[in-house]
Formats: sequence, structure tokens, C-alpha cells
Amino acid sequence: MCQPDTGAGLVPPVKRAVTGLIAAGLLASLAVSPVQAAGLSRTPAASARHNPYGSPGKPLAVTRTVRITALDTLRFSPVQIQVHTGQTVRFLIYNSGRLTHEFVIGNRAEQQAHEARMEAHPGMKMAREPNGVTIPPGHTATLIWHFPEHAGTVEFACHEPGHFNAGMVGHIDIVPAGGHGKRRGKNTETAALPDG
Ligand SMILES: [Cu+2]
Repeated sequence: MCQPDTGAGLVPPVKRAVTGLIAAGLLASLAVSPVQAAGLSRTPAASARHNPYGSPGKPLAVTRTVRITALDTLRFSPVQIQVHTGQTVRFLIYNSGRLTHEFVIGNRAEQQAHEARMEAHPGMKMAREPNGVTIPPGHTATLIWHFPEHAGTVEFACHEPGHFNAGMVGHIDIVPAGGHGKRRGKNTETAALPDG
């Protein structure tokens, strides 16, 4: 159906006027209805086709391993890392706390959308989300991620209730592979592992 202005997904003019007055974060929440939620597990994959922040990587393509710790202080350590454009990274995320944490990769828009989904469905599991993992206390989870060919910044975040809003988010700077940082050994987490 290609009729203009009558699609089910369009916001009525009145509602549009109202939401225009509301903060962007709240708007994102409103955009996620229970009906839409049924198909939401496909959203990250669909986004990945446009590749704004990368896509799930293949184990054989991994050229670097990065260890990140999730803390009950609602922080990640390290909170900022740097990768190369087009690089495939194996993230090993250790949950050192007693709370469950998540590690979700995405740009700001994806993080906000994910937060809205989690608020709508508190018990939602990460298993069906290709861009994230849930890490039980004391466990280490693995996520292999292929970063896009263009430079930029993406985020990794935890969307357990309250954690994202408390600041459990880190940043990944994607820099050109030919730029500074030819010595991969500069990253201690890489130097300590055989992935090279
Ligand atoms: Cu958390």
C-alpha cells in the first residue's frame, strides 16, 4: 500500500503537535508501541544494512580482542576505546558485580530506542538482539562486532533498568585504519592476547 498520508505508522496532526513539545527522549518512548515491539528484534539488523554503527562480526575476521568490565557502580571500565574503520573486534565483557548487566553497541539513536524497548518490556532478553549481550554476575560474555568503514563514534551501554540513565555508557571512537595507531600493540588488551 503506497497511499500517502494514510499509513498506520503516521502520527495524527494533533498528536504530532503535542509530541513536538515533548523532549526527544520521551518522543522515542512514545514511538515504541506494543504492536511495533513484536517486530523490534529485527530493527538492529535492518539498521545494520545501512551500517551506521557496524554489524555482527565473524570469528575468523577478528583482528583484535578488547576486554571490558561491567561494574555495579553502573560504569564500564574502560569507558572509552578506539577501533579502526572496518575492524572486527571480539569484546570480552566481564561482569564483576552482583547485578546483571548488558553490553549493547549502537549509535545514540539505537541506544535511545533500545532503552525505550527495555522500559516497555522490562524482562526482555538480549538473546535476540544481534548488537548486544546480557552478562550474568560473575560471567564473561562475548560479542564480535564489525565496525563500519567510516569514522565516527558509537556507544556501548547497559539497559538494565535505570543503568543507562545512571550513565552506564561508554564510547568507541572509530578512526581511519591508516591514521595514528599503526602499532596495535599500543592497546595493552591486544598485546596480551594472541589475536594480533
Ligand atoms: Cu548495568
